[in-house]
Amino acid sequence: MRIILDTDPGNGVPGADIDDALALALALRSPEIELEAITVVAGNVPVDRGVQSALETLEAADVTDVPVHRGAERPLVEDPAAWRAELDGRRAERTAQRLWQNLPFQPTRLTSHPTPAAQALVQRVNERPGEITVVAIGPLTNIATAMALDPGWAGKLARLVVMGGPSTCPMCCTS
Ligand SMILES: [Ca+2]
Repeated sequence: MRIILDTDPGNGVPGADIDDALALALALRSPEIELEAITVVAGNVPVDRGVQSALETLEAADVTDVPVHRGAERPLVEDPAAWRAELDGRRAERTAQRLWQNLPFQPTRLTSHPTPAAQALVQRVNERPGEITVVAIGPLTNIATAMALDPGWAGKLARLVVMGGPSTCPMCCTS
């Protein structure tokens, strides 16, 4: 199964959720999954930190051939300031700081792909119409942008699988 994982990983960040990194690690180690690409969106952490988290997970898994594409840094419409402050504020919580103090940290040597996430989503699906499943486990801004770039894009997917739901902050937290 060919998959693109659209994600907002926060592994490596004190107080951030790690579920996306677990999903990525599972995909990397599942023989039935061919991970075509990772597209990153702002959510649990700012998008640049999410890109680093994805790259760090790939490096830890000794995988160097899966491209990571930087995506949307904010929602299309909503002002993210309030939930950005809430999520980023978790880093300063005493428990998170205590748990993370003195942990060794090595920055990744891997780098992201220059093609932006939404363009990558459109290009890869158009190269293999009907073959790629997109698994979206972050805010859906990259998906919405891909649909805006190519109105027929969704119809060329094998499937679109979304992990989402209601939340106190509608763009993140539960996805
Ligand atoms: Ca997520």
